[in-house]
Amino acid sequence: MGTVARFEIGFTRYLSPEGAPASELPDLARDPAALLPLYRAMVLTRQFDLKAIAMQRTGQIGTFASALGQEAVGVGVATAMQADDVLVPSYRDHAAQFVRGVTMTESLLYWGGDERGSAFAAVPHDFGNCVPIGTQVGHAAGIAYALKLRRPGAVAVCLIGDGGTSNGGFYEGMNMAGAWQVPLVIVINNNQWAISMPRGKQTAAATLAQKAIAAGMPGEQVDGNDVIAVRQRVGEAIGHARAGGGPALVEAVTYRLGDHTTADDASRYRDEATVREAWRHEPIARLRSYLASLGAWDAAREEALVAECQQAVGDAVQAYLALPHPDVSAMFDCLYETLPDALAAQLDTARQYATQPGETDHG
Ligand SMILES: Cc1ncc(C[n+]2csc(CCOP(=O)(O)OP(=O)(O)O)c2C)c(N)n1
Ligand SMILES: [Mg+2]
Repeated sequence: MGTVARFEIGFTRYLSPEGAPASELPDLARDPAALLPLYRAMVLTRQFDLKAIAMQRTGQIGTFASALGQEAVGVGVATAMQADDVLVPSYRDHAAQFVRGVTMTESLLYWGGDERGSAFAAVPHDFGNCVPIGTQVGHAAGIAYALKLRRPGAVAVCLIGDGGTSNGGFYEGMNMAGAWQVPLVIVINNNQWAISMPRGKQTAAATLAQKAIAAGMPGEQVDGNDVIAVRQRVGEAIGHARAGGGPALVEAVTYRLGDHTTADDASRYRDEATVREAWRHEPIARLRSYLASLGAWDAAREEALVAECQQAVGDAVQAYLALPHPDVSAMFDCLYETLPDALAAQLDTARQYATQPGETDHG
């Protein structure tokens, strides 16, 4: 039998888990001034996560999907984008959203069930959190097609989980992007879990990156706990797409250190030793060690940064808690031009039980 196609999947890591150079470093890695904003963005996300979980536990938001351990994926991706690019996120992508300019108050509103949390003042062209697994890839392919026609030079960037790549929407969207050669970069956040389903049971494919090959686009893996690798390789893919080179896929390999959401208890389906081992690879300590080795970080700066981030999170929480409730009709507003009778009846019922406009009890 002859061979009609061959492919290889590359893997990029610049920093070892201990924060030491693991391969020849790109310019970005030699410039502490360029790395510090990435570090800050990861620390801010972790502080936000801690607070958001506490708020869910005390009834101040409805549910929450933490990005604990995956901060480098969102920060690496979003810092590789330009302002007029379009982010098409999943529901665990606040690390990327905060870099884009989504506020922590908006994120809390979203998780508090308030539609205003999806109207991003600073980036109205970015899409809201996508909860149906995989549908965002088709949206992103269409958005990228529109950008190609109307706003050449802009790129759509779509985030999806490992589990999402088992869904039909992922394959369909990716296929369209390949066929149309649109400026789309798909980043798989492979955190090893789809709720309680481990990566090994989701697919027999050796990598998730190789799924790109069937759609006619390049696919590669990066160490998703190495923010420099994510930023660098996603940046390359975005630059290529921006120049008219077509779509690409990057699989960022990381680990979900937290529960799936606040409605989950991961200790019921995974063992502590694996999670302990995964903590050795987490992205924040890795970059911190590297920055310290450059003489660009120390305990005093760490303490000051954490305090500054806690203050920013606290301010966002206060702004969230102080915001008067919208009218109860808000949850029906974005569905139909004219409400069908059945929903109009639901709205009437909802009005009977609603807190009044202007009340601020988030409890
Ligand atoms: C179409 C669809 N099917 C099922 C679900 C229920 N569901 C919510 S999260 C999830 C797992 C997703 O895992 P992954 O894509 O790896 O993302 P992660 O939660 O790990 O970020 C599933 C199956 C859903 N939201 N949408
Ligand atoms: Mg996952």
